[in-house]
Amino acid sequence: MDSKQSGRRRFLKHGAALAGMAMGVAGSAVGQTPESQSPEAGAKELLAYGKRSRFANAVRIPSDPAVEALTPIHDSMGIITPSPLHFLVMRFRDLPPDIDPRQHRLLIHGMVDRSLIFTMDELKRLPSVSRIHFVECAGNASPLERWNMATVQGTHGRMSCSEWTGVQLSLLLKEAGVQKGASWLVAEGADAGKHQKSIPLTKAMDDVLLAYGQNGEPVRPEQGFPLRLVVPGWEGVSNVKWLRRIKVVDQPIMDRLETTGYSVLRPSMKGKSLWFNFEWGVKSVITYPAAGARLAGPGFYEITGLAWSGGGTIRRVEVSTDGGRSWKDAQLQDPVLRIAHTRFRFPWTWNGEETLIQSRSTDDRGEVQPTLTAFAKEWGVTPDYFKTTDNWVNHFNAIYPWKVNRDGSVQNGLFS
Ligand SMILES: Nc1nc2c(c(=O)[nH]1)N[C@H]1C(S)=C(S)[C@@H](COP(=O)(O)O)O[C@H]1N2
Ligand SMILES: [Mo]
Repeated sequence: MDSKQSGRRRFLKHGAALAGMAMGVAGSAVGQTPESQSPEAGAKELLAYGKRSRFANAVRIPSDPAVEALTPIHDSMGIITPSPLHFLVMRFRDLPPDIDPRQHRLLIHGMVDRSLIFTMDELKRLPSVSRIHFVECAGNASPLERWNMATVQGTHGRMSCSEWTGVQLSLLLKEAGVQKGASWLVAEGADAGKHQKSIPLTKAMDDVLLAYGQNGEPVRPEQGFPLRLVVPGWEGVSNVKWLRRIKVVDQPIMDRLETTGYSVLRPSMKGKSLWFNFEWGVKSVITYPAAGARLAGPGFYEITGLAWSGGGTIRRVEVSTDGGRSWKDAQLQDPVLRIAHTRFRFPWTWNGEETLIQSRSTDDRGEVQPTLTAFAKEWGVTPDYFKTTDNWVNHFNAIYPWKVNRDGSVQNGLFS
């Protein structure tokens, strides 16, 4: 048994214990109060911090083989992901560290005039901002995720969108005084494996946040409590959780993670690889009806989904319900925010025949979500390449059709 496996088992065991606890609590809601908790205590708890209806049942699902959990985006409404359903990636396959915020420190050092150490209280005294941004793993919707192509949660569940509150990194870097010649920083987390990531200073000074708030309350332990980096629009791995150290440097660290897992090797690049490919392109997906859903029969359905861009604001979403022959504009739901999920809606009457439904987004830079054929062309391959390759396919943002069958079942229309 390797250490990865034992870590995963530990995690799952813990997960089962949590599930058991949750059942006990739900039981009390129907009057089967466990011995350990009086009805008064139950009521007090409910008044102090509410819980969802026992009939509401959207859950994250684990993904294999990493310790990851995927957001049930087929159940999503609006643009904010409920914090308990935010997807999560534990690169070191362990439980989130249990950090006492009173003990936690953030160190900023390296090529700065003054090294700084902040407590959480000190960080919270600084001017703050709240911003709505998505976080999306580089592998979200990757055709390599062959283990679960049957549901939209499996294909697109590695993304979530939250309101993040915290301090702008630029503020702290100015306070520390970045020295001449510095061009990168390395951010490090307090998890067992000390996840670290190089980030160019230009991005750090632009819009990177040190977030301690998520959707109006402290960042969840799974999301990096008490402090995480939010690097808007960039692949998830940059958003270092349990942030404890920022070192200002003059070159990226080039650790194994950066030079292998997240670099891009495309056949068209003839043996060379692209190391610094951070920003997500323009993307969208229909979340209902999507793979895994079943339509009750012909008639009216509201097609709805999410659109987003790693470098801009969504301007337009078009929907096709006839296999891509014709496209019509979907309605965008306010608010439409920069580097955030944007909800779109499209009324549709299904005639009961087999068809493909799909969405295509455009951002304010005029970037249009590519077809699979266009995406493949960019890679210098044929679309079939993605069905068989074992090479990393990160930043997959091609238009993703769902196939509606005559029996109402909906399945993956791109890879199955
Ligand atoms: N410290 C730390 N930060 C981390 C990770 C990690 O394992 N440890 N995983 C990264 C990856 S690969 C992704 S996709 C995002 C996911 O953020 P989430 O778990 O809050 O959804 O966190 C990133 N930050
Ligand atoms: Mo990731």
